[in-house]
Amino acid sequence: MSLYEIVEKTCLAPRVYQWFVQAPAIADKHRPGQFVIIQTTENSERIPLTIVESRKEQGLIRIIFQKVGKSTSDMAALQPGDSLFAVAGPLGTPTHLDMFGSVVCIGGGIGAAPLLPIARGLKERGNQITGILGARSKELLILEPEMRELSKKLYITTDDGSAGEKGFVTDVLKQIIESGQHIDQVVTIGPPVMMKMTAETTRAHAISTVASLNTIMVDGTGMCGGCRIHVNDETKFVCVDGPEFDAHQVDWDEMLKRQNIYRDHECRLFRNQTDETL
Ligand SMILES: Cc1cc2nc3c(=O)[nH]c(=O)nc-3n(C[C@@H](O)[C@H](O)[C@H](O)COP(=O)(O)OP(=O)(O)OC[C@H]3O[C@@H](n4cnc5c(N)ncnc54)[C@H](O)[C@@H]3O)c2cc1C
Ligand code: FES
Repeated sequence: MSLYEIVEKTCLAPRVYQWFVQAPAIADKHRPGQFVIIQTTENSERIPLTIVESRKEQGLIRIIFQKVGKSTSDMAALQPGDSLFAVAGPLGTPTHLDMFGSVVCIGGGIGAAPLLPIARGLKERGNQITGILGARSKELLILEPEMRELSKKLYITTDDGSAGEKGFVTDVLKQIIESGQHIDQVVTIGPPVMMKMTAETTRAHAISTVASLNTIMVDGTGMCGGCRIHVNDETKFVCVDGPEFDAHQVDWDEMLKRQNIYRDHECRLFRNQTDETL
């Protein structure tokens, strides 16, 4: 088996793929909350992806990714036996895992993938987990069985009502807060707008809230400035200072604006390669 070989590939949902990749040094060092930067070929873009799990004995890391643009489409075309050009990591500051008490873990869309290792780490520290998973529709829900196993109670929401409750993850969060359930900490991972709405919901109740940010990254080492954000009016780099931050302190509007800088360019690249649209 060669280094960075894809040893297993599964399709978890439309456009969502899971890989197990041979990367023993990374599997050995990985802690929850960390990510890798993947290059499929020498000239490929560098794509940051969360390490969902590491299997140290087999030297494998588990990656889950959504096909959203040119690079992730190139990745989706790879098959078991193919090898990646480079996998750098583990990168980022590991999650602060502690005994908080009652923690609500919220995953929106593909955000369930980075949420899983954090929820698992929190559960191992003795926290009581309430899970909320949201997706646009039933077939886009991922990792429900694993999150159910970790959670005292798991809520599901879909935008179209095809599974669980019809609506947003924040609707369920509001219901939980209004029911009087004590919450010590909220962890939210998903589309930036979802994380922003979660932060607005918990701010009013002074519930400590952590978000894991999915900014654009290039080098992953704090040198290029690609992942720059503002937290409590201070400049931070998501790749080295994060990816997790106090959700009440993040300048969400700036982050949302920066996320869309390359959208037209990405759409053009994607259209040149396939008939699909983003
Ligand atoms: C730390 C981190 C690591 C990441 N790692 C990976 C990775 O390993 N692989 C990968 O492919 N991507 C990764 N991402 C990217 C990912 O989360 C993207 O933001 C994702 O592409 C958006 O998901 P979606 O299109 O499925 O969301 P959507 O399907 O558009 O939305 C999902 C859910 O979000 C909620 N929501 C949407 N809008 C609102 C609103 N206005 N108010 C309240 N709730 C709302 C709803 O509940 C909805 O069901 C990562 C993100 C983070 C934060
Ligand atoms: S990715 Fe370059 S500074 Fe963070």
